Amino acid sequence: MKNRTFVMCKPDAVERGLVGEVVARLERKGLSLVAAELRLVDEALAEQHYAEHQGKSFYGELVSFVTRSPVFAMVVEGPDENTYLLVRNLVGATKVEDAEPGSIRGDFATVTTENLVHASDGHESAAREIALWFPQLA
Ligand code: 3AN
Repeated sequence: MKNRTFVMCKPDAVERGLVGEVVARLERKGLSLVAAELRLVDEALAEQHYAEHQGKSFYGELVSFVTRSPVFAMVVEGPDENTYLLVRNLVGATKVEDAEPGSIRGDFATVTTENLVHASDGHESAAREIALWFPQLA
């Protein structure tokens, strides 16, 4: 379903008590949670989730970061196929120095690895990530 996307509060967001803030921003926008789970990620899942980054300089750091404490994984639903873009705009740019104030990363993140939230970057990645994290929905 192209009106659904995968969103995850990463360990830093859970540790800092920002899950409510993230969910509130999604809901205030008018998006709904379809599924959500607080979950400790093992290395196998982290490697599958970040497969596209294998071999990059920050890959090892990324896997150890996302496995260090629980994440809050969600499937978010919106009105149409632009839903993933609405979420990406709420989250803000990947590089923290580019993330605009008003976005989640712009308001709360100071380093790019620990940038609080993951959100699917297209329809294919949303379908792949929903199937990986919530196979019962796929
Ligand atoms: P996004 O999370 O905005 O979709 P991706 O998928 O390019 O960005 O990167 C996944 C994650 O990898 C980022 N959220 C960030 O934690 C980390 N990352 C990406 N690029 C860098 C980088 N240049 N240096 C350090 N970490 C990075």
